[in-house]
Amino acid sequence: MTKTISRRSFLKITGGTTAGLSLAATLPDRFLLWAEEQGMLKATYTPTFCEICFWKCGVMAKTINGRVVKLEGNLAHAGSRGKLCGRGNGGAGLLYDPNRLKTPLINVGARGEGKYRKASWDEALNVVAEKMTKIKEKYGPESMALFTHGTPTDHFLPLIQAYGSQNVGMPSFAQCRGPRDVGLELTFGEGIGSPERVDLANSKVVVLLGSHLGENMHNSQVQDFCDGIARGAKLVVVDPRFSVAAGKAHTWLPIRPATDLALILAWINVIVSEGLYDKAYIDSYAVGFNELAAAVKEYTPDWAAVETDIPAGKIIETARLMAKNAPAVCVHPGRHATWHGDDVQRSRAIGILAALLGSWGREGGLYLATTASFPKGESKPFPTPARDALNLGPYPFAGGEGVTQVIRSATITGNPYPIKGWMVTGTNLMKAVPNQKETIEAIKKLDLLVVVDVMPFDTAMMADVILPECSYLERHDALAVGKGKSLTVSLRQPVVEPRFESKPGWWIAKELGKRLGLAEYFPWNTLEDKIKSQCAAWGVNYNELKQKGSLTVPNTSNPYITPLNQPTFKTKSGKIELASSELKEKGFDAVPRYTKHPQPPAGEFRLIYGRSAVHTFSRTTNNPELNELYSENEVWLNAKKAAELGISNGAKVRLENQDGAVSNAVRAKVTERIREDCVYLVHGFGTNSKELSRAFARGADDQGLITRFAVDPICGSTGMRVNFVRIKKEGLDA
Ligand SMILES: Nc1nc2c(c(=O)[nH]1)N[C@H]1C(S)=C(S)[C@@H](COP(=O)(O)OP(=O)(O)OC[C@H]3O[C@@H](n4cnc5c(=O)[nH]c(N)nc54)[C@H](O)[C@@H]3O)O[C@H]1N2
Ligand SMILES: Nc1nc2c(c(=O)[nH]1)N[C@H]1C(S)=C(S)[C@@H](COP(=O)(O)OP(=O)(O)OC[C@H]3O[C@@H](n4cnc5c(=O)[nH]c(N)nc54)[C@H](O)[C@@H]3O)O[C@H]1N2
Ligand code: SF4
Ligand SMILES: [Mo]
Repeated sequence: MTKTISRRSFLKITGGTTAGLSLAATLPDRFLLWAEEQGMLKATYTPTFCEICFWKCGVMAKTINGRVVKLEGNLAHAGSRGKLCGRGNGGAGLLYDPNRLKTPLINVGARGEGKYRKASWDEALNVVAEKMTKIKEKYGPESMALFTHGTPTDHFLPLIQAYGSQNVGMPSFAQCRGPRDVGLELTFGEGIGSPERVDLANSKVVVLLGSHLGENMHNSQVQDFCDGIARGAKLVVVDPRFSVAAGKAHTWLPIRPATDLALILAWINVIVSEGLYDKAYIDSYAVGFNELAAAVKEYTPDWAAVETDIPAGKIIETARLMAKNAPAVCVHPGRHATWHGDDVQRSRAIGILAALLGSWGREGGLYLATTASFPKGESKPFPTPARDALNLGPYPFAGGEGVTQVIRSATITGNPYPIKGWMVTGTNLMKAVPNQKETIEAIKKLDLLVVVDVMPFDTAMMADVILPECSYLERHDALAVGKGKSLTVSLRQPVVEPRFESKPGWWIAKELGKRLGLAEYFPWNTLEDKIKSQCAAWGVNYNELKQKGSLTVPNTSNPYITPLNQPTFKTKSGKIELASSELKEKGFDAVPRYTKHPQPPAGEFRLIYGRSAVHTFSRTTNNPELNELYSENEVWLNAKKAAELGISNGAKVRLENQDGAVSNAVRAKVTERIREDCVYLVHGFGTNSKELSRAFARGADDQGLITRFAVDPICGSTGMRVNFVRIKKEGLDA
């Protein structure tokens, strides 16, 4: 039976409604809205874009009397199309969070003790600049590292590069997309970008491996997914947990965790051995077919059934379903791909499957990016560091975004040269990077830890100096350029003035630059001036952009392959590499080969984790509006296992991992919706920061239990689903 579901009901299920005012709206908001309804006050709308996650949706911010009363989606913006997800709707909760960082703070206790005194901007910036200058003089500029995520990167990356360091680590690479991007680059010569070029609205079959769309709430992607299902796409969901997406699936394959590569290789085996692949496509565009065919011979459905715990018949049936509907098949390459340490190869296997189905560059598969682009501007070149950057580690295919834990290790060992200063902007390293003990150990070795943040989260509370950035609703940021089927440009501009003494990131970077003798790298007065000149150079009408928030350059290229629109592949061979020449050259398997990962011993469970539709990592856990919707995570535990352990639904438990790390007490969610061999937590909860009145110690911190991680030898990313936990009962049910 074909199940269909409307977009509206889907968004409702996922908590991603565009419902107007949240429950947490304050009395003044209600009064202002009432007064507006009565015609006593007038509302204004300011377009900008969201920073609650990195989909960067266009927002229309409604203000009355200088107060933001509602955030709506901007119809002109491709990522939101007039709708925001639940998190984006709750963005004003960040703006008005009473726990926000209000002034610069200087540590007066031991590092990590959390004792601060207020400081003026001038004093705080001078302290940071003096310490950075000392580090440069004593150890060289490469001894200062930047960890960064999100729009602050646009300001602080040029600052650190101008200062003379290339040591940059972004969790968006080594803890997130890294292996996916590298795997696809090795196969097709390019990745699928962000927003991902998945043509879900037009797919006949959608296959999700992990990717828990609906809980992973990337706005227009979920809209496309809903449209695809509403139009009758068949959905196959591979997940050890009955996710929200699994609830809409035609086939749910509750896979044994850490065995996805076996399933994908078996799918490839069926498609190759039954001759179901797109021969014309493979002949035209791919190399290495014979090598692939020989290598996957051993990966039969019967073999994979033992590994994956999915019946061979189901593997064959789903492989044929994909082949029958090809090329309009989207096997989603995922986004958070750092699972078990062989993640580049898993991503490559997904790419190879997509190639066999002929779905790269085809309607309903993975579409081609627009060829339109804006001209690159000229800027003053950065100095060349005297010593090689460490941030890519020994990994031959690590990306320019850097491998966070490599910088951390160098900080601990002092090898091959000391790292003495960390600047941290827009990332909560304690929650984002595995093995917190190592992060703390590294921080202890520093001469300077400076954190630029909006909220006093865990990492900020360890800083020597905290610099309070204003929220995204109070500032300009760099123009956001999107490359999907069309080229788009969006503006972030202040909706209201910065609250307290907080300042925009661009101002903080420029002021630090001035104090470090780097003023010439910031040759403009305000970021708005810079944006205006950029718009002029790009042929974008700034006034129109300011008024509409987002502009789309008329599309000149076709997102699909046609006889006249042939794809190019920037691989070594200029073709899709089913067997990778570059991997072979570096001593890795040219065709992905299955390696068995350890499974939890009796009495233990694999710890897996994911998203809540109404939270983003740790950053929203204290947001009054979102905290009200979901204030702490629960641990999902299989009902049969719970009965064996005598744990009832809602009972408080603690998780203890193989290294003796113990979680906060957390409620058990006893459910049939998860396999017996794993337990599941929503990521980001259980902060240690006492400054966060709503989030402090609420729920369990998955990262605290991820003391072990498996590094991918190809790109250096950290597989984090390799920890096993025991469940311990906590006192009486609360
Ligand atoms: N609401 C919300 N949405 C977000 C974010 C957010 O913080 N909040 N963050 C965004 C970001 S940056 C990212 S990277 C993405 C991440 O979101 P995804 O890319 O979708 O993350 P995954 O790790 O693929 O998915 C987690 C799912 O994997 C399942 N899983 C665990 N182990 C296995 C396994 O061995 N095999 C299989 N097949 N499944 C397994 C879990 O049960 C869970 O359902 O979400 C994005 N969207
Ligand atoms: N265990 C585990 N680890 C993970 C993941 C997981 O699911 N489980 N997910 C991984 C993934 S996919 C990713 S992308 C990373 C995400 O890693 P991070 O981006 O580090 O995620 P957050 O924990 O939300 O920390 C964000 C920090 O930035 C601050 N912040 C928010 N907005 C602003 C702003 O406008 N300006 C400034 N200056 N600061 C701001 C927040 O207050 C918070 O301190 O984590 C990765 N690590
Ligand atoms: S998906 Fe949601 S949180 Fe992310 S940018 Fe869009 S509205 Fe904001
Ligand atoms: Mo991510």
